[in-house]
Amino acid sequence: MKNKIIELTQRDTKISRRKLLGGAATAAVAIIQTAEGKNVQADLSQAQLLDDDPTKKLGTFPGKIGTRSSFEQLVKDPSETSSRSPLQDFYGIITPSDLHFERHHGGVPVIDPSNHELLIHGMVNKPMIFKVADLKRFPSVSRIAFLECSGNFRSGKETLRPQEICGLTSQSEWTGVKLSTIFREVGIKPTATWFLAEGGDAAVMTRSIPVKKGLDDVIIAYAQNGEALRPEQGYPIRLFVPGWEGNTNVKWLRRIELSDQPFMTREETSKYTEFVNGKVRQFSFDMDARSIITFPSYPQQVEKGWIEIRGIAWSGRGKVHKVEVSVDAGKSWQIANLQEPILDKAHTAFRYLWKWDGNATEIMSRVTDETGYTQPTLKQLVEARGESNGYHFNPITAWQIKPDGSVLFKPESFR
Ligand SMILES: Nc1nc2c(c(=O)[nH]1)N[C@H]1C(S)=C(S)[C@@H](COP(=O)(O)O)O[C@H]1N2
Ligand SMILES: [Mo]
Repeated sequence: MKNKIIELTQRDTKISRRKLLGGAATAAVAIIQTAEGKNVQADLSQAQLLDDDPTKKLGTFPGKIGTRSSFEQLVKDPSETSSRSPLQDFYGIITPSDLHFERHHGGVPVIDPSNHELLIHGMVNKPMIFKVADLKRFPSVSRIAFLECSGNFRSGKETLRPQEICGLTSQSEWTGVKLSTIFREVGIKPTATWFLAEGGDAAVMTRSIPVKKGLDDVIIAYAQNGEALRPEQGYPIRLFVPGWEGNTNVKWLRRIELSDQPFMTREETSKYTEFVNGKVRQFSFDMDARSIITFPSYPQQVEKGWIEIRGIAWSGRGKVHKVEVSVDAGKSWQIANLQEPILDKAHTAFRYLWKWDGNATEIMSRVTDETGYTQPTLKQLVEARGESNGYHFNPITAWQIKPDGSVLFKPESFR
Protein backbone atom coordinates (compact mmCIF):
# COMPACT_ATOMS: atom_id res chain seq x y z
CA MET A 1 0.00 0.00 0.00
CA LYS A 2 2.55 2.59 1.12
CA ASN A 3 5.00 1.80 -1.69
CA LYS A 4 2.26 1.97 -4.26
CA ILE A 5 1.12 5.42 -3.22
CA ILE A 6 4.64 6.82 -3.29
CA GLU A 7 5.44 5.09 -6.56
CA LEU A 8 2.49 6.53 -8.40
CA THR A 9 3.07 9.94 -6.90
CA GLN A 10 6.54 9.94 -8.43
CA ARG A 11 5.37 8.70 -11.77
CA ASP A 12 2.39 10.92 -12.24
CA THR A 13 3.83 14.17 -11.04
CA LYS A 14 7.21 13.53 -12.69
CA ILE A 15 9.05 14.50 -9.57
CA SER A 16 11.67 12.49 -7.81
CA ARG A 17 10.96 10.59 -4.63
CA ARG A 18 13.59 12.69 -2.85
CA LYS A 19 11.96 15.91 -3.90
CA LEU A 20 8.52 14.72 -2.85
CA LEU A 21 9.66 13.55 0.54
CA GLY A 22 11.50 16.81 0.92
CA GLY A 23 8.14 18.57 0.86
CA ALA A 24 7.73 19.54 -2.79
CA ALA A 25 4.99 21.69 -4.22
CA THR A 26 2.16 19.12 -4.11
CA ALA A 27 -0.73 19.98 -1.87
CA ALA A 28 -2.02 16.96 0.04
CA VAL A 29 1.15 15.40 1.41
CA ALA A 30 0.36 13.53 4.57
CA ILE A 31 2.06 11.30 7.11
CA ILE A 32 0.24 7.98 7.15
CA GLN A 33 0.74 5.09 9.48
CA THR A 34 0.80 1.66 7.86
CA ALA A 35 -0.76 -1.39 9.53
CA GLU A 36 2.75 -2.44 10.63
CA GLY A 37 3.04 0.86 12.50
CA LYS A 38 5.52 2.65 10.21
CA ASN A 39 5.09 6.29 9.28
CA VAL A 40 5.15 7.04 5.57
CA GLN A 41 4.65 10.23 3.67
CA ALA A 42 2.15 10.10 0.81
CA ASP A 43 0.60 12.53 -1.64
CA LEU A 44 -3.09 11.78 -1.39
CA SER A 45 -4.12 14.18 -4.16
CA GLN A 46 -2.44 11.86 -6.66
CA ALA A 47 -3.42 8.57 -5.09
CA GLN A 48 -6.27 7.84 -7.47
CA LEU A 49 -3.99 7.71 -10.48
CA LEU A 50 -2.93 4.09 -10.05
CA ASP A 51 -2.47 2.20 -13.31
CA ASP A 52 -4.61 -0.64 -11.95
CA ASP A 53 -7.07 1.74 -10.29
CA PRO A 54 -10.32 -0.30 -10.26
CA THR A 55 -12.42 2.87 -10.24
CA LYS A 56 -11.16 3.83 -13.70
CA LYS A 57 -12.32 0.75 -15.59
CA LEU A 58 -15.68 -0.97 -15.84
CA GLY A 59 -15.79 -4.29 -14.06
CA THR A 60 -17.38 -7.52 -15.23
CA PHE A 61 -21.18 -7.68 -15.34
CA PRO A 62 -23.40 -10.19 -13.57
CA GLY A 63 -23.19 -13.76 -14.81
CA LYS A 64 -25.44 -16.74 -14.15
CA ILE A 65 -23.49 -17.79 -11.08
CA GLY A 66 -20.92 -16.09 -8.91
CA THR A 67 -17.33 -17.21 -8.59
CA ARG A 68 -14.75 -17.17 -5.84
CA SER A 69 -12.10 -14.47 -6.25
CA SER A 70 -9.14 -15.76 -8.23
CA PHE A 71 -6.94 -14.46 -5.41
CA GLU A 72 -8.46 -17.00 -2.99
CA GLN A 73 -6.95 -20.44 -3.40
CA LEU A 74 -9.12 -22.76 -1.34
CA VAL A 75 -8.80 -26.47 -2.02
CA LYS A 76 -10.09 -29.68 -0.50
CA ASP A 77 -6.83 -31.61 -0.67
CA PRO A 78 -8.26 -34.80 -2.23
CA SER A 79 -6.92 -38.31 -1.76
CA GLU A 80 -8.45 -41.42 -3.32
CA THR A 81 -11.50 -41.86 -1.12
CA SER A 82 -11.70 -38.64 0.83
CA SER A 83 -11.01 -34.93 0.67
CA ARG A 84 -10.53 -32.58 3.58
CA SER A 85 -11.90 -29.14 4.37
CA PRO A 86 -9.30 -26.33 4.60
CA LEU A 87 -10.25 -25.47 8.20
CA GLN A 88 -7.36 -22.98 8.44
CA ASP A 89 -8.86 -20.84 5.66
CA PHE A 90 -12.39 -20.43 7.04
CA TYR A 91 -14.06 -17.51 8.79
CA GLY A 92 -17.05 -18.00 11.07
CA ILE A 93 -18.59 -21.45 11.30
CA ILE A 94 -20.18 -22.36 7.95
CA THR A 95 -18.22 -24.47 5.48
CA PRO A 96 -18.78 -23.27 1.91
CA SER A 97 -20.58 -26.19 0.23
CA ASP A 98 -17.90 -26.77 -2.39
CA LEU A 99 -15.34 -27.12 0.41
CA HIS A 100 -17.31 -29.63 2.51
CA PHE A 101 -15.13 -32.67 3.15
CA GLU A 102 -15.95 -35.80 1.15
CA ARG A 103 -15.78 -39.41 2.13
CA HIS A 104 -17.26 -42.11 -0.02
CA HIS A 105 -16.49 -45.76 -0.49
CA GLY A 106 -17.75 -46.26 -4.03
CA GLY A 107 -17.50 -42.86 -5.69
CA VAL A 108 -20.19 -40.24 -6.33
CA PRO A 109 -23.15 -41.62 -8.30
CA VAL A 110 -25.19 -39.57 -10.77
CA ILE A 111 -28.82 -39.69 -9.65
CA ASP A 112 -31.74 -38.05 -11.45
CA PRO A 113 -33.95 -36.74 -8.63
CA SER A 114 -37.12 -37.26 -10.66
CA ASN A 115 -36.43 -41.01 -10.75
CA HIS A 116 -35.08 -41.38 -7.24
CA GLU A 117 -37.20 -43.24 -4.70
CA LEU A 118 -36.97 -43.94 -0.99
CA LEU A 119 -38.54 -47.20 0.17
CA ILE A 120 -39.56 -47.54 3.82
CA HIS A 121 -40.54 -51.01 4.95
CA GLY A 122 -40.05 -53.71 7.60
CA MET A 123 -41.79 -53.26 10.95
CA VAL A 124 -44.19 -50.59 9.74
CA ASN A 125 -47.97 -50.52 9.35
CA LYS A 126 -47.83 -49.15 5.83
CA PRO A 127 -44.72 -49.71 3.66
CA MET A 128 -44.34 -46.71 1.37
CA ILE A 129 -42.24 -45.34 -1.48
CA PHE A 130 -41.44 -41.62 -1.44
CA LYS A 131 -40.28 -39.60 -4.41
CA VAL A 132 -38.05 -36.64 -3.61
CA ALA A 133 -40.95 -34.29 -4.42
CA ASP A 134 -43.13 -36.21 -1.91
CA LEU A 135 -40.60 -35.62 0.85
CA LYS A 136 -40.54 -31.91 0.09
CA ARG A 137 -44.30 -31.68 0.72
CA PHE A 138 -43.82 -32.37 4.43
CA PRO A 139 -42.96 -29.57 6.87
CA SER A 140 -39.27 -28.81 6.49
CA VAL A 141 -36.69 -28.08 9.16
CA SER A 142 -33.24 -26.49 8.99
CA ARG A 143 -30.37 -26.72 11.42
CA ILE A 144 -26.72 -25.80 11.48
CA ALA A 145 -24.59 -28.70 12.66
CA PHE A 146 -21.26 -30.33 11.93
CA LEU A 147 -20.65 -33.62 10.15
CA GLU A 148 -17.45 -35.49 11.02
CA CYS A 149 -15.92 -38.78 9.90
CA SER A 150 -14.95 -41.02 12.82
CA GLY A 151 -11.61 -41.61 11.06
CA ASN A 152 -10.79 -37.90 11.40
CA PHE A 153 -7.23 -38.13 12.68
CA ARG A 154 -3.76 -37.79 11.25
CA SER A 155 -0.35 -37.37 12.81
CA GLY A 156 3.25 -38.38 12.12
CA LYS A 157 5.03 -35.26 10.91
CA GLU A 158 5.44 -31.61 11.81
CA THR A 159 4.37 -30.26 8.44
CA LEU A 160 0.63 -30.91 8.76
CA ARG A 161 -2.05 -28.23 8.57
CA PRO A 162 -5.40 -28.31 10.40
CA GLN A 163 -6.82 -29.54 7.09
CA GLU A 164 -4.66 -32.67 7.14
CA ILE A 165 -4.90 -33.25 10.89
CA CYS A 166 -8.68 -33.06 11.20
CA GLY A 167 -10.24 -31.70 7.98
CA LEU A 168 -12.77 -34.55 7.88
CA THR A 169 -15.25 -32.29 9.64
CA SER A 170 -17.39 -29.58 8.04
CA GLN A 171 -20.47 -27.62 8.93
CA SER A 172 -23.55 -26.72 6.92
CA GLU A 173 -27.09 -25.58 7.36
CA TRP A 174 -28.99 -28.77 6.53
CA THR A 175 -32.61 -28.64 5.40
CA GLY A 176 -35.03 -31.50 5.00
CA VAL A 177 -37.85 -33.39 6.63
CA LYS A 178 -37.62 -34.88 10.10
CA LEU A 179 -37.37 -38.65 10.04
CA SER A 180 -39.95 -38.70 12.87
CA THR A 181 -42.46 -37.08 10.49
CA ILE A 182 -41.92 -39.83 7.92
CA PHE A 183 -41.95 -42.54 10.61
CA ARG A 184 -45.39 -41.27 11.68
CA GLU A 185 -46.56 -41.40 8.06
CA VAL A 186 -45.62 -45.08 7.61
CA GLY A 187 -46.66 -45.95 11.18
CA ILE A 188 -43.64 -47.68 12.69
CA LYS A 189 -44.49 -50.59 14.99
CA PRO A 190 -43.90 -49.98 18.73
CA THR A 191 -41.59 -53.01 18.72
CA ALA A 192 -39.30 -51.48 16.09
CA THR A 193 -36.10 -50.42 17.84
CA TRP A 194 -33.58 -50.20 14.99
CA PHE A 195 -33.64 -49.13 11.38
CA LEU A 196 -31.32 -49.77 8.48
CA ALA A 197 -30.36 -46.90 6.16
CA GLU A 198 -29.11 -47.89 2.71
CA GLY A 199 -27.42 -45.74 0.08
CA GLY A 200 -27.85 -45.99 -3.70
CA ASP A 201 -24.13 -45.72 -4.57
CA ALA A 202 -21.73 -48.41 -5.77
CA ALA A 203 -20.84 -49.12 -2.12
CA VAL A 204 -24.52 -49.64 -1.22
CA MET A 205 -23.57 -48.39 2.19
CA THR A 206 -25.75 -49.59 5.03
CA ARG A 207 -25.86 -48.69 8.71
CA SER A 208 -28.14 -49.65 11.62
CA ILE A 209 -29.38 -46.78 13.76
CA PRO A 210 -31.56 -46.93 16.89
CA VAL A 211 -35.16 -45.74 16.31
CA LYS A 212 -34.78 -43.59 19.45
CA LYS A 213 -32.18 -41.44 17.67
CA GLY A 214 -34.30 -41.45 14.51
CA LEU A 215 -37.24 -40.02 16.43
CA ASP A 216 -35.06 -37.52 18.24
CA ASP A 217 -33.27 -35.35 15.66
CA VAL A 218 -32.47 -37.22 12.43
CA ILE A 219 -33.29 -35.43 9.18
CA ILE A 220 -33.77 -36.70 5.64
CA ALA A 221 -31.86 -33.79 4.12
CA TYR A 222 -32.35 -32.50 0.59
CA ALA A 223 -30.62 -29.15 0.95
CA GLN A 224 -27.35 -27.75 2.21
CA ASN A 225 -26.56 -24.07 2.76
CA GLY A 226 -29.65 -22.88 0.95
CA GLU A 227 -29.56 -25.04 -2.18
CA ALA A 228 -30.02 -28.69 -3.13
CA LEU A 229 -27.38 -31.05 -1.71
CA ARG A 230 -24.13 -31.29 -3.63
CA PRO A 231 -23.74 -34.63 -5.45
CA GLU A 232 -20.73 -35.34 -3.18
CA GLN A 233 -22.95 -34.83 -0.13
CA GLY A 234 -25.64 -37.27 -1.24
CA TYR A 235 -27.81 -35.61 -3.90
CA PRO A 236 -30.74 -35.81 -3.99
CA ILE A 237 -31.26 -37.04 -0.38
CA ARG A 238 -29.14 -38.15 2.55
CA LEU A 239 -29.61 -39.00 6.18
CA PHE A 240 -28.33 -36.31 8.52
CA VAL A 241 -27.68 -37.68 12.00
CA PRO A 242 -26.58 -34.76 14.23
CA GLY A 243 -23.49 -35.42 16.33
CA TRP A 244 -23.07 -39.05 15.20
CA GLU A 245 -20.17 -40.50 13.28
CA GLY A 246 -20.15 -39.50 9.61
CA ASN A 247 -20.67 -43.05 8.45
CA THR A 248 -24.25 -43.18 9.81
CA ASN A 249 -25.15 -40.17 7.63
CA VAL A 250 -26.02 -42.37 4.67
CA LYS A 251 -25.87 -40.50 1.36
CA TRP A 252 -27.95 -41.11 -1.76
CA LEU A 253 -30.49 -42.64 0.64
CA ARG A 254 -32.78 -45.16 -1.08
CA ARG A 255 -34.07 -47.56 1.59
CA ILE A 256 -34.99 -47.61 5.27
CA GLU A 257 -35.96 -50.88 6.95
CA LEU A 258 -37.41 -51.04 10.46
CA SER A 259 -36.49 -53.94 12.75
CA ASP A 260 -36.21 -54.97 16.38
CA GLN A 261 -32.45 -55.51 16.21
CA PRO A 262 -29.37 -54.08 14.52
CA PHE A 263 -28.57 -55.51 11.09
CA MET A 264 -24.84 -56.15 11.73
CA THR A 265 -23.70 -54.80 8.38
CA ARG A 266 -20.10 -54.71 7.21
CA GLU A 267 -19.86 -51.10 8.37
CA GLU A 268 -20.59 -52.07 11.98
CA THR A 269 -18.76 -55.40 12.21
CA SER A 270 -15.52 -55.25 10.22
CA LYS A 271 -15.37 -51.45 9.89
CA TYR A 272 -16.17 -48.60 12.27
CA THR A 273 -15.54 -50.73 15.33
CA GLU A 274 -12.62 -50.31 17.72
CA PHE A 275 -10.46 -52.89 19.41
CA VAL A 276 -10.13 -51.78 22.99
CA ASN A 277 -7.81 -53.80 25.19
CA GLY A 278 -8.96 -57.17 23.89
CA LYS A 279 -12.62 -56.19 23.48
CA VAL A 280 -14.44 -54.68 20.55
CA ARG A 281 -16.26 -51.37 20.82
CA GLN A 282 -19.24 -51.42 18.45
CA PHE A 283 -21.87 -48.78 17.62
CA SER A 284 -19.62 -46.00 18.85
CA PHE A 285 -21.97 -43.39 17.47
CA ASP A 286 -21.26 -40.16 19.36
CA MET A 287 -18.53 -37.89 18.09
CA ASP A 288 -16.57 -36.82 21.14
CA ALA A 289 -15.77 -33.19 21.85
CA ARG A 290 -12.80 -31.79 20.01
CA SER A 291 -11.07 -28.50 19.30
CA ILE A 292 -8.17 -27.23 17.25
CA ILE A 293 -6.34 -23.93 16.94
CA THR A 294 -6.49 -22.92 13.28
CA PHE A 295 -4.47 -19.71 13.73
CA PRO A 296 -1.59 -19.74 14.22
CA SER A 297 -0.95 -23.12 12.64
CA TYR A 298 1.53 -24.64 10.18
CA PRO A 299 2.73 -23.14 7.77
CA GLN A 300 1.84 -19.72 9.13
CA GLN A 301 4.41 -17.37 10.62
CA VAL A 302 3.95 -15.21 13.73
CA GLU A 303 5.63 -12.08 15.04
CA LYS A 304 6.43 -11.07 18.60
CA GLY A 305 3.62 -9.16 20.30
CA TRP A 306 -0.14 -9.54 20.37
CA ILE A 307 -1.56 -12.52 18.53
CA GLU A 308 -5.22 -13.48 18.38
CA ILE A 309 -5.28 -17.25 18.70
CA ARG A 310 -8.33 -18.57 16.83
CA GLY A 311 -9.90 -21.97 16.39
CA ILE A 312 -13.01 -24.11 16.40
CA ALA A 313 -14.48 -26.51 18.95
CA TRP A 314 -17.39 -28.92 18.72
CA SER A 315 -19.12 -31.83 20.40
CA GLY A 316 -21.45 -34.54 19.16
CA ARG A 317 -23.13 -34.59 22.56
CA GLY A 318 -24.36 -31.04 22.75
CA LYS A 319 -23.11 -27.48 23.00
CA VAL A 320 -19.58 -26.37 23.64
CA HIS A 321 -19.45 -25.27 27.29
CA LYS A 322 -15.92 -23.84 27.40
CA VAL A 323 -12.63 -23.82 25.54
CA GLU A 324 -9.33 -23.40 27.35
CA VAL A 325 -6.09 -22.39 25.70
CA SER A 326 -2.57 -23.09 26.94
CA VAL A 327 0.37 -21.02 25.69
CA ASP A 328 2.96 -22.77 27.90
CA ALA A 329 2.85 -26.32 26.55
CA GLY A 330 -0.04 -27.41 28.76
CA LYS A 331 1.29 -26.21 32.14
CA SER A 332 -1.49 -23.65 32.62
CA TRP A 333 -4.82 -23.04 30.91
CA GLN A 334 -6.83 -19.89 30.28
CA ILE A 335 -10.47 -19.51 29.26
CA ALA A 336 -10.95 -18.55 25.61
CA ASN A 337 -13.83 -16.39 24.36
CA LEU A 338 -16.58 -18.27 22.55
CA GLN A 339 -18.11 -16.53 19.59
CA GLU A 340 -21.88 -16.58 19.08
CA PRO A 341 -23.73 -18.51 17.88
CA ILE A 342 -22.98 -21.43 20.18
CA LEU A 343 -25.19 -24.13 18.69
CA ASP A 344 -26.00 -27.69 19.68
CA LYS A 345 -23.65 -30.20 17.98
CA ALA A 346 -21.99 -27.48 15.97
CA HIS A 347 -18.56 -26.05 15.24
CA THR A 348 -18.14 -23.08 17.57
CA ALA A 349 -15.50 -20.41 17.03
CA PHE A 350 -13.18 -19.42 19.88
CA ARG A 351 -10.45 -16.81 20.30
CA TYR A 352 -7.81 -15.93 22.85
CA LEU A 353 -5.57 -12.87 22.90
CA TRP A 354 -1.94 -13.75 23.60
CA LYS A 355 1.20 -11.64 23.88
CA TRP A 356 4.05 -13.74 22.55
CA ASP A 357 7.44 -12.88 24.06
CA GLY A 358 9.43 -14.43 21.22
CA ASN A 359 10.51 -17.55 23.13
CA ALA A 360 9.89 -21.07 21.89
CA THR A 361 6.70 -22.57 23.29
CA GLU A 362 3.71 -24.78 22.46
CA ILE A 363 0.11 -23.65 22.19
CA MET A 364 -2.98 -25.86 22.35
CA SER A 365 -6.70 -25.85 23.08
CA ARG A 366 -9.07 -28.17 24.91
CA VAL A 367 -12.85 -28.11 24.92
CA THR A 368 -15.37 -29.14 27.56
CA ASP A 369 -18.91 -29.79 26.35
CA GLU A 370 -22.18 -29.29 28.19
CA THR A 371 -22.15 -32.90 29.43
CA GLY A 372 -18.90 -32.15 31.29
CA TYR A 373 -16.73 -34.21 28.92
CA THR A 374 -13.27 -32.70 28.43
CA GLN A 375 -11.13 -33.34 25.35
CA PRO A 376 -8.33 -35.75 26.37
CA THR A 377 -4.64 -35.89 25.55
CA LEU A 378 -3.48 -38.57 23.12
CA LYS A 379 -1.87 -40.43 26.04
CA GLN A 380 -5.17 -40.53 27.96
CA LEU A 381 -6.99 -41.71 24.83
CA VAL A 382 -4.59 -44.56 24.20
CA GLU A 383 -4.69 -45.59 27.88
CA ALA A 384 -8.49 -45.71 27.87
CA ARG A 385 -9.08 -47.15 24.44
CA GLY A 386 -5.97 -48.82 23.10
CA GLU A 387 -5.03 -47.87 19.58
CA SER A 388 -8.66 -48.00 18.50
CA ASN A 389 -7.94 -48.61 14.80
CA GLY A 390 -7.57 -44.84 14.57
CA TYR A 391 -11.33 -44.27 14.88
CA HIS A 392 -12.69 -41.70 17.32
CA PHE A 393 -9.35 -40.06 18.01
CA ASN A 394 -9.98 -36.52 19.25
CA PRO A 395 -6.81 -35.61 21.14
CA ILE A 396 -5.65 -32.16 22.19
CA THR A 397 -3.63 -30.77 19.27
CA ALA A 398 -0.48 -28.76 19.97
CA TRP A 399 1.45 -26.32 17.76
CA GLN A 400 5.12 -25.59 18.33
CA ILE A 401 6.06 -21.92 18.10
CA LYS A 402 9.73 -21.55 17.17
CA PRO A 403 11.85 -18.48 18.13
CA ASP A 404 11.89 -17.40 14.46
CA GLY A 405 8.08 -17.29 14.48
CA SER A 406 7.53 -20.44 12.45
CA VAL A 407 4.71 -22.72 13.54
CA LEU A 408 4.88 -26.52 13.37
CA PHE A 409 2.43 -29.27 14.28
CA LYS A 410 3.53 -31.35 17.25
CA PRO A 411 3.13 -34.99 16.22
CA GLU A 412 2.82 -37.51 19.02
CA SER A 413 3.41 -41.17 18.43
CA PHE A 414 0.95 -43.72 19.74
CA ARG A 415 1.85 -46.91 17.92
N1 LIG B 1 -24.13 -44.08 0.52
C1 LIG B 1 -23.04 -43.71 1.19
N2 LIG B 1 -23.18 -42.93 2.28
C2 LIG B 1 -22.09 -42.52 2.96
C3 LIG B 1 -20.79 -42.93 2.58
C4 LIG B 1 -20.67 -43.76 1.42
O1 LIG B 1 -19.57 -44.13 1.01
N3 LIG B 1 -21.80 -44.11 0.75
N4 LIG B 1 -19.71 -42.53 3.35
C5 LIG B 1 -20.00 -42.24 4.76
C6 LIG B 1 -18.89 -41.69 5.48
S1 LIG B 1 -17.68 -42.79 5.98
C7 LIG B 1 -18.87 -40.38 5.88
S2 LIG B 1 -17.66 -39.80 6.91
C8 LIG B 1 -19.89 -39.42 5.42
C9 LIG B 1 -19.22 -38.28 4.68
O2 LIG B 1 -20.14 -37.34 4.24
P1 LIG B 1 -19.73 -36.22 3.20
O3 LIG B 1 -18.99 -36.89 2.07
O4 LIG B 1 -20.97 -35.54 2.80
O5 LIG B 1 -18.78 -35.29 3.92
O6 LIG B 1 -20.84 -40.00 4.56
C10 LIG B 1 -21.21 -41.32 4.91
N5 LIG B 1 -22.29 -41.73 4.05
MO1 LIG C 1 -16.40 -41.72 7.62
